[in-house]
Amino acid sequence: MDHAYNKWLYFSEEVQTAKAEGRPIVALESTIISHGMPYPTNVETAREVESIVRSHGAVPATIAVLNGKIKIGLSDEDLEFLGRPSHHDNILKVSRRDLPYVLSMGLHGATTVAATMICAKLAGIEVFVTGGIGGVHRGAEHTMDISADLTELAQTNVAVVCAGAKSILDIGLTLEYLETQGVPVIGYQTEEFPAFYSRTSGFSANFSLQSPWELAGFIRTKWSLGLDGGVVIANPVPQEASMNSLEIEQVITQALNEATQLQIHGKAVTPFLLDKIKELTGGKSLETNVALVKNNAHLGAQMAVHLVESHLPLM
Ligand code: PSU
Ligand code: MN
Repeated sequence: MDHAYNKWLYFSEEVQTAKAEGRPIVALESTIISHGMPYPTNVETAREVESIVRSHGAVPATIAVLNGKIKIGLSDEDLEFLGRPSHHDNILKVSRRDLPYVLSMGLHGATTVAATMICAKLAGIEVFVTGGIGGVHRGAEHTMDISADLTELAQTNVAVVCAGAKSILDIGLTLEYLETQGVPVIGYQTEEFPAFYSRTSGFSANFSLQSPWELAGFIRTKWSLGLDGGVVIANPVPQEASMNSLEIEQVITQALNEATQLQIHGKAVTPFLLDKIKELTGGKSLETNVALVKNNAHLGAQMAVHLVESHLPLM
Protein backbone atom coordinates (compact mmCIF):
# COMPACT_ATOMS: atom_id res chain seq x y z
CA MET A 1 0.00 0.00 0.00
CA ASP A 2 1.56 3.24 -1.07
CA HIS A 3 -0.42 5.86 0.78
CA ALA A 4 1.15 9.27 1.36
CA TYR A 5 0.76 8.81 5.11
CA ASN A 6 3.03 5.76 5.16
CA LYS A 7 6.09 7.99 5.22
CA TRP A 8 5.11 9.11 8.72
CA LEU A 9 4.43 5.63 10.11
CA TYR A 10 7.12 3.52 11.75
CA PHE A 11 6.13 0.03 12.98
CA SER A 12 7.98 -1.95 15.64
CA GLU A 13 9.07 -5.37 14.49
CA GLU A 14 6.56 -7.06 16.78
CA VAL A 15 3.63 -5.07 15.37
CA GLN A 16 4.87 -5.37 11.80
CA THR A 17 4.98 -9.15 12.12
CA ALA A 18 1.56 -9.27 13.78
CA LYS A 19 0.12 -7.22 10.90
CA ALA A 20 1.67 -9.47 8.29
CA GLU A 21 0.28 -12.55 10.03
CA GLY A 22 -3.16 -11.01 10.58
CA ARG A 23 -2.90 -11.37 14.35
CA PRO A 24 -4.98 -9.31 16.81
CA ILE A 25 -3.43 -5.96 17.74
CA VAL A 26 -4.46 -3.51 20.47
CA ALA A 27 -3.54 0.18 20.27
CA LEU A 28 -2.55 2.02 23.47
CA GLU A 29 -2.17 5.77 23.98
CA SER A 30 0.78 7.76 25.33
CA THR A 31 -0.76 10.92 26.82
CA ILE A 32 -1.67 8.79 29.81
CA ILE A 33 2.10 8.06 30.13
CA SER A 34 3.49 11.57 29.60
CA HIS A 35 0.68 13.73 30.96
CA GLY A 36 -1.74 11.44 32.81
CA MET A 37 0.29 9.66 35.50
CA PRO A 38 3.45 10.44 37.51
CA TYR A 39 6.80 8.66 37.05
CA PRO A 40 7.57 5.80 37.56
CA THR A 41 3.99 4.48 37.89
CA ASN A 42 3.31 5.66 34.32
CA VAL A 43 6.09 3.57 32.77
CA GLU A 44 5.46 0.54 34.99
CA THR A 45 1.77 0.63 34.12
CA ALA A 46 2.48 0.97 30.40
CA ARG A 47 4.65 -2.16 30.54
CA GLU A 48 2.14 -4.11 32.59
CA VAL A 49 -0.68 -3.19 30.24
CA GLU A 50 1.38 -4.42 27.30
CA SER A 51 2.00 -7.75 29.00
CA ILE A 52 -1.71 -8.17 29.82
CA VAL A 53 -2.50 -7.69 26.13
CA ARG A 54 0.09 -10.33 25.22
CA SER A 55 -1.29 -12.75 27.83
CA HIS A 56 -4.50 -12.94 25.78
CA GLY A 57 -2.68 -13.69 22.55
CA ALA A 58 -2.87 -10.16 21.15
CA VAL A 59 -0.05 -7.74 20.34
CA PRO A 60 0.19 -4.33 22.05
CA ALA A 61 0.90 -1.27 19.93
CA THR A 62 1.58 1.75 22.12
CA ILE A 63 1.51 4.84 19.92
CA ALA A 64 3.46 8.10 20.18
CA VAL A 65 5.24 10.62 17.98
CA LEU A 66 9.03 10.43 18.33
CA ASN A 67 11.39 12.56 16.26
CA GLY A 68 8.55 13.49 13.93
CA LYS A 69 7.50 9.88 13.20
CA ILE A 70 4.37 8.10 14.33
CA LYS A 71 5.68 5.05 16.14
CA ILE A 72 3.29 2.09 16.27
CA GLY A 73 4.71 -0.15 18.99
CA LEU A 74 7.27 1.27 21.41
CA SER A 75 10.42 -0.16 22.96
CA ASP A 76 11.07 -0.09 26.71
CA GLU A 77 13.46 2.82 26.09
CA ASP A 78 10.71 4.73 24.26
CA LEU A 79 8.31 4.21 27.16
CA GLU A 80 10.96 5.39 29.60
CA PHE A 81 11.66 8.44 27.44
CA LEU A 82 7.97 9.35 27.32
CA GLY A 83 7.49 8.84 31.04
CA ARG A 84 10.49 10.58 32.58
CA PRO A 85 9.65 13.96 34.15
CA SER A 86 12.93 15.43 32.88
CA HIS A 87 11.62 15.08 29.31
CA HIS A 88 8.17 16.39 30.08
CA ASP A 89 8.60 19.80 28.47
CA ASN A 90 9.86 18.28 25.23
CA ILE A 91 6.88 16.00 24.78
CA LEU A 92 3.82 17.81 23.53
CA LYS A 93 0.31 16.63 24.24
CA VAL A 94 -0.87 15.82 20.72
CA SER A 95 -4.50 15.76 19.64
CA ARG A 96 -5.92 15.91 16.08
CA ARG A 97 -4.97 19.54 15.46
CA ASP A 98 -1.40 19.06 16.70
CA LEU A 99 -0.36 16.06 14.59
CA PRO A 100 0.78 17.98 11.47
CA TYR A 101 2.86 20.30 13.64
CA VAL A 102 4.82 17.64 15.55
CA LEU A 103 5.37 15.60 12.37
CA SER A 104 6.40 18.40 10.04
CA MET A 105 8.68 19.93 12.70
CA GLY A 106 10.26 16.62 13.73
CA LEU A 107 9.16 16.87 17.37
CA HIS A 108 8.06 14.45 20.09
CA GLY A 109 4.45 14.05 21.14
CA ALA A 110 2.27 11.94 23.38
CA THR A 111 -0.99 11.10 21.64
CA THR A 112 -4.43 11.65 23.20
CA VAL A 113 -7.42 9.41 22.58
CA ALA A 114 -8.25 11.43 19.44
CA ALA A 115 -4.73 11.33 17.97
CA THR A 116 -4.22 7.68 18.95
CA MET A 117 -7.45 6.77 17.14
CA ILE A 118 -6.22 8.56 14.02
CA CYS A 119 -2.87 6.76 14.12
CA ALA A 120 -4.47 3.39 14.91
CA LYS A 121 -6.76 3.79 11.90
CA LEU A 122 -3.82 4.64 9.63
CA ALA A 123 -2.03 1.56 11.00
CA GLY A 124 -5.04 -0.71 10.42
CA ILE A 125 -5.75 -1.33 14.13
CA GLU A 126 -9.38 -1.63 15.20
CA VAL A 127 -9.23 -1.81 19.00
CA PHE A 128 -7.79 0.79 21.35
CA VAL A 129 -7.51 0.55 25.12
CA THR A 130 -7.28 3.59 27.38
CA GLY A 131 -8.33 4.78 30.86
CA GLY A 132 -10.88 7.51 30.31
CA ILE A 133 -12.02 9.49 27.30
CA GLY A 134 -12.13 13.26 27.18
CA GLY A 135 -15.55 14.88 27.00
CA VAL A 136 -17.62 17.98 27.54
CA HIS A 137 -16.14 19.86 30.49
CA ARG A 138 -18.29 21.26 33.25
CA GLY A 139 -19.05 24.86 32.40
CA ALA A 140 -18.55 24.21 28.68
CA GLU A 141 -21.49 26.55 27.99
CA HIS A 142 -19.03 29.34 28.89
CA THR A 143 -15.61 27.88 28.04
CA MET A 144 -16.60 25.73 25.02
CA ASP A 145 -14.11 23.18 26.33
CA ILE A 146 -15.18 20.02 24.54
CA SER A 147 -12.53 17.37 23.93
CA ALA A 148 -11.59 16.58 20.35
CA ASP A 149 -11.90 12.94 21.46
CA LEU A 150 -15.65 13.25 20.91
CA THR A 151 -15.49 14.49 17.33
CA GLU A 152 -12.89 11.81 16.60
CA LEU A 153 -15.22 9.14 17.92
CA ALA A 154 -17.81 10.52 15.51
CA GLN A 155 -15.68 9.79 12.44
CA THR A 156 -12.83 7.32 13.00
CA ASN A 157 -13.43 3.57 12.92
CA VAL A 158 -11.74 2.45 16.10
CA ALA A 159 -13.39 0.81 19.11
CA VAL A 160 -12.31 2.51 22.34
CA VAL A 161 -12.31 0.59 25.62
CA CYS A 162 -12.41 2.92 28.63
CA ALA A 163 -13.74 3.06 32.20
CA GLY A 164 -16.22 5.80 31.29
CA ALA A 165 -15.54 9.48 31.73
CA LYS A 166 -14.52 11.01 35.01
CA SER A 167 -16.74 13.57 36.61
CA ILE A 168 -14.25 16.39 36.07
CA LEU A 169 -16.42 16.34 32.94
CA ASP A 170 -20.14 16.95 32.58
CA ILE A 171 -21.06 13.31 32.02
CA GLY A 172 -24.65 14.10 31.01
CA LEU A 173 -23.56 16.57 28.32
CA THR A 174 -20.80 14.22 27.16
CA LEU A 175 -23.39 11.50 26.55
CA GLU A 176 -25.71 13.98 24.77
CA TYR A 177 -22.87 15.03 22.50
CA LEU A 178 -22.01 11.41 21.66
CA GLU A 179 -25.68 10.72 20.92
CA THR A 180 -25.85 13.63 18.48
CA GLN A 181 -22.68 12.37 16.78
CA GLY A 182 -24.09 8.84 16.48
CA VAL A 183 -21.47 7.26 18.71
CA PRO A 184 -22.80 4.17 20.52
CA VAL A 185 -21.92 3.94 24.21
CA ILE A 186 -21.93 0.33 25.40
CA GLY A 187 -21.84 -0.65 29.06
CA TYR A 188 -19.83 -3.84 29.46
CA GLN A 189 -21.77 -6.09 31.84
CA THR A 190 -23.50 -3.01 33.23
CA GLU A 191 -26.56 -0.90 32.42
CA GLU A 192 -24.82 2.24 33.71
CA PHE A 193 -22.22 4.48 32.18
CA PRO A 194 -19.34 4.22 34.69
CA ALA A 195 -17.61 7.33 36.09
CA PHE A 196 -13.96 6.21 35.86
CA TYR A 197 -13.04 6.21 39.59
CA SER A 198 -16.40 4.67 40.49
CA ARG A 199 -18.69 2.13 38.83
CA THR A 200 -21.77 4.33 38.67
CA SER A 201 -22.50 7.82 37.37
CA GLY A 202 -26.28 8.01 37.59
CA PHE A 203 -26.40 7.94 33.77
CA SER A 204 -27.30 4.95 31.61
CA ALA A 205 -25.19 3.48 28.85
CA ASN A 206 -27.08 3.11 25.55
CA PHE A 207 -26.79 -0.68 25.50
CA SER A 208 -25.38 -3.35 27.72
CA LEU A 209 -23.38 -6.22 26.22
CA GLN A 210 -22.12 -9.20 28.17
CA SER A 211 -19.11 -10.72 26.40
CA PRO A 212 -16.15 -9.78 24.18
CA TRP A 213 -17.86 -11.87 21.52
CA GLU A 214 -21.02 -9.72 21.61
CA LEU A 215 -18.88 -6.58 21.50
CA ALA A 216 -16.99 -7.83 18.44
CA GLY A 217 -20.30 -8.62 16.72
CA PHE A 218 -21.65 -5.14 17.45
CA ILE A 219 -18.54 -3.44 16.09
CA ARG A 220 -18.43 -5.53 12.91
CA THR A 221 -22.11 -4.86 12.31
CA LYS A 222 -21.67 -1.09 12.67
CA TRP A 223 -18.82 -0.89 10.22
CA SER A 224 -20.37 -3.37 7.78
CA LEU A 225 -23.26 -0.93 7.45
CA GLY A 226 -20.87 1.85 6.52
CA LEU A 227 -21.61 3.65 9.79
CA ASP A 228 -18.24 5.31 10.19
CA GLY A 229 -16.97 6.32 13.59
CA GLY A 230 -15.96 4.73 16.83
CA VAL A 231 -17.71 2.85 19.57
CA VAL A 232 -17.28 3.59 23.27
CA ILE A 233 -16.99 0.43 25.34
CA ALA A 234 -17.41 1.49 28.94
CA ASN A 235 -15.93 -1.08 31.32
CA PRO A 236 -16.46 -0.25 35.00
CA VAL A 237 -13.45 -0.21 37.34
CA PRO A 238 -13.27 -3.46 39.36
CA GLN A 239 -15.23 -3.21 42.62
CA GLU A 240 -12.17 -3.73 44.85
CA ALA A 241 -10.33 -0.79 43.24
CA SER A 242 -13.28 1.60 42.94
CA MET A 243 -13.59 4.79 44.98
CA ASN A 244 -16.50 6.13 46.96
CA SER A 245 -18.47 8.44 44.61
CA LEU A 246 -19.24 11.10 47.22
CA GLU A 247 -15.64 11.28 48.36
CA ILE A 248 -14.25 11.60 44.82
CA GLU A 249 -16.94 14.16 43.97
CA GLN A 250 -15.72 16.47 46.76
CA VAL A 251 -12.15 16.12 45.59
CA ILE A 252 -13.12 16.86 41.99
CA THR A 253 -15.03 19.97 43.03
CA GLN A 254 -11.98 21.26 44.89
CA ALA A 255 -9.67 20.49 41.96
CA LEU A 256 -12.03 22.30 39.58
CA ASN A 257 -12.10 25.35 41.87
CA GLU A 258 -8.31 25.49 41.94
CA ALA A 259 -8.14 25.19 38.15
CA THR A 260 -10.51 28.15 37.85
CA GLN A 261 -8.55 30.23 40.36
CA LEU A 262 -5.27 29.50 38.61
CA GLN A 263 -6.87 30.21 35.22
CA ILE A 264 -5.82 26.92 33.68
CA HIS A 265 -7.03 26.76 30.08
CA GLY A 266 -7.09 24.59 26.98
CA LYS A 267 -5.17 21.36 26.84
CA ALA A 268 -3.56 21.98 30.24
CA VAL A 269 -6.90 21.49 32.02
CA THR A 270 -7.11 17.67 32.02
CA PRO A 271 -3.48 17.03 33.16
CA PHE A 272 -3.83 19.67 35.89
CA LEU A 273 -7.00 18.11 37.26
CA LEU A 274 -5.59 14.56 37.19
CA ASP A 275 -2.54 15.64 39.15
CA LYS A 276 -4.55 17.66 41.65
CA ILE A 277 -6.96 14.76 42.25
CA LYS A 278 -4.04 12.45 42.90
CA GLU A 279 -2.60 14.89 45.42
CA LEU A 280 -5.93 15.41 47.18
CA THR A 281 -6.64 11.67 47.46
CA GLY A 282 -3.15 10.89 48.77
CA GLY A 283 -2.43 8.74 45.73
CA LYS A 284 -5.56 6.58 45.99
CA SER A 285 -6.90 7.92 42.67
CA LEU A 286 -3.70 6.84 40.96
CA GLU A 287 -4.08 3.26 42.25
CA THR A 288 -7.62 3.23 40.92
CA ASN A 289 -6.44 4.64 37.61
CA VAL A 290 -3.83 1.89 37.23
CA ALA A 291 -6.35 -0.84 38.13
CA LEU A 292 -8.94 0.31 35.61
CA VAL A 293 -6.48 0.61 32.73
CA LYS A 294 -5.29 -2.95 33.35
CA ASN A 295 -8.88 -4.14 33.55
CA ASN A 296 -9.56 -2.48 30.20
CA ALA A 297 -6.51 -4.17 28.69
CA HIS A 298 -7.93 -7.60 29.51
CA LEU A 299 -11.20 -6.76 27.77
CA GLY A 300 -9.67 -4.98 24.77
CA ALA A 301 -7.30 -7.86 24.07
CA GLN A 302 -10.14 -10.38 24.14
CA MET A 303 -12.18 -8.17 21.82
CA ALA A 304 -9.30 -7.91 19.38
CA VAL A 305 -8.96 -11.70 19.36
CA HIS A 306 -12.67 -12.13 18.65
CA LEU A 307 -12.63 -9.47 15.94
CA VAL A 308 -9.94 -11.40 14.11
CA GLU A 309 -11.68 -14.74 14.68
CA SER A 310 -15.09 -13.48 13.59
CA HIS A 311 -15.05 -14.14 9.90
CA LEU A 312 -17.42 -11.29 9.25
CA PRO A 313 -16.51 -8.93 6.41
CA LEU A 314 -13.75 -6.44 7.16
CA MET A 315 -14.19 -2.67 7.03
N1 PSU B 1 -8.63 11.00 31.02
C1 PSU B 1 -7.88 10.31 31.92
N2 PSU B 1 -6.53 10.22 31.76
C2 PSU B 1 -5.91 10.81 30.70
C3 PSU B 1 -6.72 11.50 29.75
C4 PSU B 1 -8.05 11.58 29.94
O1 PSU B 1 -8.44 9.79 32.87
O2 PSU B 1 -4.69 10.70 30.60
C5 PSU B 1 -6.07 12.08 28.52
C6 PSU B 1 -6.42 11.24 27.30
O3 PSU B 1 -5.27 11.17 26.47
C7 PSU B 1 -7.51 12.05 26.63
C8 PSU B 1 -7.04 13.45 26.95
O4 PSU B 1 -7.60 11.84 25.24
O5 PSU B 1 -6.59 13.37 28.29
C9 PSU B 1 -8.15 14.46 26.79
O6 PSU B 1 -7.60 15.74 26.87
P1 PSU B 1 -8.50 17.00 26.46
O7 PSU B 1 -9.56 17.04 27.53
O8 PSU B 1 -7.57 18.18 26.51
O9 PSU B 1 -9.06 16.70 25.11
MN1 MN C 1 -10.10 20.41 26.41
